Amino acid sequence: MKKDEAIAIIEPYLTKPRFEHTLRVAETAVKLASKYDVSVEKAELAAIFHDYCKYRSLEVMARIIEASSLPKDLLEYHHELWHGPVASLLIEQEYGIEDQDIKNAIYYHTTGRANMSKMEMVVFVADYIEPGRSFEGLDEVREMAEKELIRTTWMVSRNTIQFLMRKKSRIYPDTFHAYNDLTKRLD
Ligand code: DGI
Ligand code: FE
Ligand code: FE
Ligand code: FE
Repeated sequence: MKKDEAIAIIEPYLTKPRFEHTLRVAETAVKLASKYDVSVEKAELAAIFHDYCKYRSLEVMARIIEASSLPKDLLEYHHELWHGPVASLLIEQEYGIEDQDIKNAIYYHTTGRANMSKMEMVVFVADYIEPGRSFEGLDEVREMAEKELIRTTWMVSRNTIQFLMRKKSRIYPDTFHAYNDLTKRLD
């Protein structure tokens, strides 16, 4: 699928700020993909679709999780964790996107997981550092993104867990698995 076709598909499903976030994630993912030597076209398509299901109704997403092969334990955690897995399923069903690199980057963009591919890291990091974001400690992450992909992904994972723990949020196992595995992969 071409970039412009993908953008036209997602736009009606998103608010204007979320659509603009998505375009910035795509631009950021393109830069990271070329720097870290993964397919620029795939990273861009994954980024364009990453928040495709962000505003689907919770009832519909819950039904999709129940009726599909997606892990049922997602339903015991915050619904914010549902939109990536549901999007990775729907883009295949609706648009025939079967590419596993693209589907995994979308699936895991919120939590990460153990053994993340470079493509998964590119989208995960791009979502966090796109120019419209302003998290505490973001400058440090943006600087690292110029140098080391694994260390950058580790920083995003660490910051996200710190943020969630401060809020007393429940943390999905993949979120911890990402952090532990990335810690092991730091040199
Ligand atoms: O969709 P976006 O806002 O662009 O970003 P996202 O999908 O990466 O993350 C959405 C939110 O999910 C973000 O505030 C961090 C949060 N999150 C990540 N891992 C977990 C989590 N929330 C909970 N409750 N548990 C997690 O494990
Ligand atoms: Fe998201
Ligand atoms: Fe994210
Ligand atoms: Fe996003």
